[in-house]
Amino acid sequence: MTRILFYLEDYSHDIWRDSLLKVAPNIEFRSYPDWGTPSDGPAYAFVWEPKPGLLAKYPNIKAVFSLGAGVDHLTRDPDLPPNLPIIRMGDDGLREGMAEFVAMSVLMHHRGIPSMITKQRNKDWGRFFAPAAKHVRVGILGFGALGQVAAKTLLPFGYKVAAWSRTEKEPVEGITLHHGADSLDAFISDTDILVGLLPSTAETQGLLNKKRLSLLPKGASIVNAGRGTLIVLDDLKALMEEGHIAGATLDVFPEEPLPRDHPLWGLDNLIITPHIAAITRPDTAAEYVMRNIARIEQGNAPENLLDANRGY
Ligand code: NDP
Ligand code: OXD
Repeated sequence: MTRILFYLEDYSHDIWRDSLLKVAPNIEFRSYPDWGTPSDGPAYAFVWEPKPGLLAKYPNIKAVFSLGAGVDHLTRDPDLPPNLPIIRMGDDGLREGMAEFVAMSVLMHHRGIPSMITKQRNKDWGRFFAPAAKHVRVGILGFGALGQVAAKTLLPFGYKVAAWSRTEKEPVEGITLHHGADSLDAFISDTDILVGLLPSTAETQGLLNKKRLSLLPKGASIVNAGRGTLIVLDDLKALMEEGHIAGATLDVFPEEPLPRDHPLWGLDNLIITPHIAAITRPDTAAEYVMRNIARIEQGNAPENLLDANRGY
């Protein structure tokens, strides 16, 4: 019998149990802390932000399913068993949610909504006439599962869409593709609305520092829904205060929740969302997990297996 060890703090596990049992009625669902003992036999873990050291205590775990596409919540555990396979979430719910969030955010920055929210507080009627979408360059950092769907969602509005990835991609109609560290500065210089959809890795941490953010044309905006480690927040704040960067939407932060005394809370033209850009949906995720357990049991590689060398 397939045994799933589930871990998620602060939220009910019932919907997860029900969704998994709906797809696979014969599994044994064990909700933390009722994980039993390693001698109970082989199990799969399905977790979000497990306590450091927890997974190492269960050598019976064959593979770990991350409740999210990001795996930094697992890899930062110093006791994570080195050869434990980790499978990143890749359900349709995440892609749909991120497409909505990016479309909403790009439209808001294009139409100057963050600055209107600031003006509204001051009862300021100052009008802003946005350029046509076909004159707005949207640059997406990351052209993986989420970057691709976000880019395609923006095309019908008429935006000039470009994307940047680590490796070269097959051409996609309507999207200008760039890759590699050497092309990053030119990519940023040609972008009016920069969207971060990168994982947190040694290469991406602090990538958007003062030097790179200053390459954006004056009046540009930033949306970050990948990981908060991408942006040096003090640099972003300084460039927004001096008016070089017109606005930003940040869904992710190096420390979450963003501390209550963090100066970003009071910054004009900044929209803060509490890491909700795309949420894994129990129904689609349950199908994804069970499909991939079947693949593993048949001796096949699961989808979205973490490549520890790349870090994503
Ligand atoms: P993917 O692995 O499918 O895509 C990652 C993309 O980033 C790829 O295009 C990859 O390039 C690119 N990339 C990684 N490292 C570099 C680098 N050094 N230089 C240039 N490009 C790089 O991941 P997803 O699209 O599924 O998810 C992206 C991230 O979004 C997740 O890791 C997670 O952190 C975050 N996320 C945030 C959510 C939220 O609610 N805010 C929800 C879900 C995910 P290449 O294609 O060449 O490999
Ligand atoms: C994820 C997230 O990684 O929600 O899926 O951040």
